[in-house]
Amino acid sequence: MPEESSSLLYGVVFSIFDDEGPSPRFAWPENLDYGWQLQISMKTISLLMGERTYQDGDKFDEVKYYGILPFPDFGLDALSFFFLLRDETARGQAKAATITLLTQEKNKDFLYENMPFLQTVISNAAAKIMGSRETSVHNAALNNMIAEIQAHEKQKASPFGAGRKYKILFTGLDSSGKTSFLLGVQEKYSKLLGTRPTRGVDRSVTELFGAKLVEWELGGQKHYREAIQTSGTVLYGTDVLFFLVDGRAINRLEEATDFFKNILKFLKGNDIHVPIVVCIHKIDPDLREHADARANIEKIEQKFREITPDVNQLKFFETSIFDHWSLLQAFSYGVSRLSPNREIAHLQLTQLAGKIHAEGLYLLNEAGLVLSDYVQNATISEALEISVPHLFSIFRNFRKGNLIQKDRAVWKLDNHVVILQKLAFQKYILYLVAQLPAEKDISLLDANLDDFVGHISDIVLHYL
Ligand SMILES: Nc1nc2c(ncn2[C@@H]2O[C@H](COP(=O)(O)OP(=O)(O)O)[C@@H](O)[C@H]2O)c(=O)[nH]1
Ligand SMILES: [Mg+2]
Repeated sequence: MPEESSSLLYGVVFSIFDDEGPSPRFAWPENLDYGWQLQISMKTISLLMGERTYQDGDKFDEVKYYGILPFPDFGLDALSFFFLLRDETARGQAKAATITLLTQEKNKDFLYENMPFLQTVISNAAAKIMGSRETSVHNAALNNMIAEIQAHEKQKASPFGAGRKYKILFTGLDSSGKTSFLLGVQEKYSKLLGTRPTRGVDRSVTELFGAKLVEWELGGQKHYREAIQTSGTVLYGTDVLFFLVDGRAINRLEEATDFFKNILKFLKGNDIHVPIVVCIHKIDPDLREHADARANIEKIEQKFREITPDVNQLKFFETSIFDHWSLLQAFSYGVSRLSPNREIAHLQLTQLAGKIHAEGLYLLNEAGLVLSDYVQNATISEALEISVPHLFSIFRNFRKGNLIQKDRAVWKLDNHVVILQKLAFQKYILYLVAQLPAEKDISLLDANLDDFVGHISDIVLHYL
């Protein structure tokens, strides 16, 4: 019986059929029983190779098989990948090889449930192994595969746990403005000037409000389909996908939609469901109303709708790094999609609204991100959506300059009042914006505020 393991991945064996027959070349963990390693090598290679010999050296790229094999004697189950390594000195000019993932029998669902992911990471590792004769390259590819599986497993194990990090993926063609968008959202204006377009397959990761922001592009390649197949694993575990399209580079629209189409295909093929935010980017404030710009935006939206089977999955924003709030609005929308507590927060806001007669309520985090909202109707929504970020900005700037001391600001608009109230939850700060029909309703807010904070503190502490 295998020893108890906290990981669903129990072991990995890489084997090559050499002069001595099937022999293990890499095993993880290192202390994996050598007798088991030998048997796993033999069984995987002989079963998957069958009676065939591979004489035709030219076709060896096509020989790729997966199999799920039981090892009841060891209490293990295996997912094994069989492939050929080019070797001019060998019979048939190729050597048979297998990569085998092991799991304890009781955990074998892990293999089935994660099949597309596991197959992708295994074939990536195999591709690296096929490209080199160096043992060190082989070992690095396998260790990297193990790390990817463990990271994936961790994400799956605690989808909504406190330690869970959301993954927000930013993609789009090179030069579509991903890096600038991310820096803008993070208010790193000073860095904007030094920004250079990223080239080649690129991944960079930053963190914001506890969420992982990943930038991913394939740098102007012409074959997005193939490229996505090998590096599309970055899409796994994505909670929200931002796709940036340069609103001015209409000559690259075709290429952008091609990339997008292939992403959709990968998502569908791997059963990944994520909300998608399409940012029509570089629509700077001075251009926004130009007829040319409007026509381009129209065309872009139409193109994206055409190729997306479920248009409800899409949401469009016009963004520009010269309009900070346009970035925050798009970003906030994406973030608000991904919290498991979004609905609870909305429910709490709705209940509070009933008690204090609020026409609209917004809950913002310290950076001005809208975490949740309640609005009575579309007109109020439209007005607040645009004003809330500005009110927040006014409040914050006055506070920064020590011009105001209170945790509250009140704006009076005819009979309506809009209140911005700072709320403290242990180490977190949030802001509540409330639009009330009359000034006298402020006392209702005061009477209910402590209760509200009490109700939502739990979900706030686990929000992002
Ligand atoms: N006019 C304008 N230019 C932008 C905007 N966002 C990015 N850019 C420029 O577009 C180029 C590519 O931006 P970058 O962020 O490196 O794109 P990435 O390759 O997708 O990461 C840079 O020269 C940016 O200064 C925008 O909103 N408006
Ligand atoms: Mg970049």
